[in-house]
Amino acid sequence: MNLSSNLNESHKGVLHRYGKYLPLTGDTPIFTLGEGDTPLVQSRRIADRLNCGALYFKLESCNPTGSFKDRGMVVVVAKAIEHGLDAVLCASTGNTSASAAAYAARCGLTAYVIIPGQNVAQGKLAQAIAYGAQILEIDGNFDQALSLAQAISEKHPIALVNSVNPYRIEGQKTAAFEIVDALGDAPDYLFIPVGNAGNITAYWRGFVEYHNLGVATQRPRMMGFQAAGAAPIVIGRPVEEPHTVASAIRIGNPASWKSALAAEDESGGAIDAVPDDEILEAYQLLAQEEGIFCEPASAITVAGLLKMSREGVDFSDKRIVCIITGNGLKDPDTAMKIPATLHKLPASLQDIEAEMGWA
Ligand code: AN7
Repeated sequence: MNLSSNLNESHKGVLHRYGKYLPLTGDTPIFTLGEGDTPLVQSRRIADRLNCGALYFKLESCNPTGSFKDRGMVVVVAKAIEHGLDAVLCASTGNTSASAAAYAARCGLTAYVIIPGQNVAQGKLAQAIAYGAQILEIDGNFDQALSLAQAISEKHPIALVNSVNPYRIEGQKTAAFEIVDALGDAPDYLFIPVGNAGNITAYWRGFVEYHNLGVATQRPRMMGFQAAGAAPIVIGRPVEEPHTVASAIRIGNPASWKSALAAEDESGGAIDAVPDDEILEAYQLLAQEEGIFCEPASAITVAGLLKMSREGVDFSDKRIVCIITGNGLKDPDTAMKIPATLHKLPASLQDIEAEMGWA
């Protein structure tokens, strides 16, 4: 199989585009499913509620499997192949499993995914099934699934592709590079959801690297948000039974806890919590005022931003980026709970016109 063959395609992917910043060797296969190079879209209406310099959304939901995980997955799978492994393993609240399953399928590897029973959004489970992953559903939560995955990977020749694997962080830092490349400098604030805390770690590394290289003149304040029912970093201790509508970040004992705190401290940022009702309000605002349909975990960034604005933080003259980590289609059940006006009508021109006010 020639893994490099799609280098001729217009979308070159993370390995090709950012290879010089990644731990690649001459033996690392270069391939892509089209990850990275995601849009940075300026807010049209939510910004008006804030009095800020400029607000942007980084649409990581536009990655090939619909979440930011693909940036790290392409690197970790390439390294697994380089190291001669033929299977990958992860624990997941859904997006990591979808991404692992896709990249494994692309490269002819087997993907084993351990998921917490009942708590993976439908669309994500559908992806793992469609890509042909071996799905191991446990009667337990994400934190238990991750411990089990770690134990298995220590005993058997299989690549653990959770963000405890440093290659994941390396790949995901490229999103910070893209933001600097697009804006011409780092923003003043970066708003990001925090679950297992790999992504906040990755963005911070990316911003620090670009700053050290002189590509950016500043580094953003890192503003991380957890759901109130799953906020171990905010309360300072693990949460035994985390709960939140944002199932992606239903995590009680984040693996990258320390590096998340380092990102918070070194950047002069904060890690805070917002309740589910504010997450869902932001989720609808993003869809209905900006045309951005994301999953609840991603909407937490806007919920956090609105909360800080209400609390009186002055964002005037500040450039803000919110990371939209995952696509709304992954979690149709949450969308279907939004009160909607569904007009049930006979298939008749007259009735439809009357309903539309053109009687
Ligand atoms: C949409 O897929 O942990 O803080 O197993 O899917 O790096 O964990 C997903 C996490 C934010 C949090 N937004 O990122 C998994 C998983 C979305 C996510 C996060 C996740 P981290």
